[in-house]
Amino acid sequence: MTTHSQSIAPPAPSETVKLRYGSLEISSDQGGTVYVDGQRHQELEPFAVLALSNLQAGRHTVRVEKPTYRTEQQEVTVRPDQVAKAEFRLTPLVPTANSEATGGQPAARAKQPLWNAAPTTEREIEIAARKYEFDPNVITVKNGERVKLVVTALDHDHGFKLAAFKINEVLKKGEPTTVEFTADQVGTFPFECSHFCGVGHGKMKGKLVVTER
Ligand SMILES: [Cu+2]
Repeated sequence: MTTHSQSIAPPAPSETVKLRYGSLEISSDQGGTVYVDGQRHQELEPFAVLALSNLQAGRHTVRVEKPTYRTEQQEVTVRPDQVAKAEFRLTPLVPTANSEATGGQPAARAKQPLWNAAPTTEREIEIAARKYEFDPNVITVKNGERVKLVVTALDHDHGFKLAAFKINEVLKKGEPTTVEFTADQVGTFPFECSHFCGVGHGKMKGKLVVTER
């Protein structure tokens, strides 16, 4: 057993600091834009998890906004060296009769409410590829779902390799590339850029998380 001597030296600053920080994992069933204490973080895909480490312990206000959904807000207490979770379920806003009657919008538009589409087993996710990241870089889907990724290289030719599903595509700059597969294995599977794009190429990675139904 180790015995620590009583030292008069103050604890190393890194130790002191570490104790006051924790982590926070944020997810939303519909995705959306995440704000923590009013600061914009990032856009989440449905069920993807935004993990914030080194968040100061204490109370934080987490908000998720998504067009056509009601904005939701939670107060979350982050404890030192622990992982707090904020899970959101967003409720679709229902278009009011009033909004259809005003504004001179064509009636045809009301027939196709974007946010009321019937549930489908196909999951379509848009991904941007740029030096040197995929955005989003964590994609979460459910086991058995048909997944359609639309990947667009914004700044340069890139590649998209998801070896576990035998996918490897060149992404021509500016041209959306569609990748389809069935998420038939549960687990976490890395994907990466497979077309050399510069010094940060080797770091251009992400992961696909396939959860149990
Ligand atoms: Cu690359």
